[in-house]
Amino acid sequence: MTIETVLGDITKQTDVEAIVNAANNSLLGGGGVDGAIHRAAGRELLAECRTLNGCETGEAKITSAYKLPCKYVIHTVGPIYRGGNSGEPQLLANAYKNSMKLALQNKIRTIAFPSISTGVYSYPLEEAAEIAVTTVNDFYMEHQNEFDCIRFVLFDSRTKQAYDNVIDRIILSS
Ligand code: AR6
Repeated sequence: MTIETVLGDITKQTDVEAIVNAANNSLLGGGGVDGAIHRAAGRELLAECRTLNGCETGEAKITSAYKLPCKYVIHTVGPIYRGGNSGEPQLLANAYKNSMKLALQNKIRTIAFPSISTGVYSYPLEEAAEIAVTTVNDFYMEHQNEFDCIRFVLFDSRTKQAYDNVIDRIILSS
């Protein structure tokens, strides 16, 4: 088992069962990674998303992946950063935790996450990376036999560096 980081496009991951989408409350698509996932999956993904009645911030819902190379898309909604005193850290942690829970319930052993909330939603990168890595690692520690690979797929080198720094500090030193 590894928690790993790669620089790249999450829609191009060919060896994971599920990818996580950083969606919005409507689940009806948008820009950023959400737009890329909907474009790559095709219109059937939007049709399935229309049946889900949206998603609360911090919650997660699962669909098929259609034309994507993986099997499932787990849609979660991170918080919009409004200064940090509006429950953002807990909501961001919930987005990761509830995505992991859905993976577990669906017997998904390999999952790829983007950097939730650090794009359009403006969450400060270093703080978001800390929450992402610690939340995913804590969940993994409680369910070690049920996962084979948890991957963060990061779109630019600054983001990858921030996640690598936390992994080096928290996981490798423990
Ligand atoms: N693969 C991996 N990461 C990506 C990709 C990709 N193909 N494309 C962008 N990223 P964002 P958010 C990175 O804005 O902040 C949407 O409109 C991006 O560089 O996609 O949670 C939704 O509909 C950044 O590091 O998500 C919501 O309205 C990270 O993914 C809103 O944006 C997250 O950026 C959600 O905002």
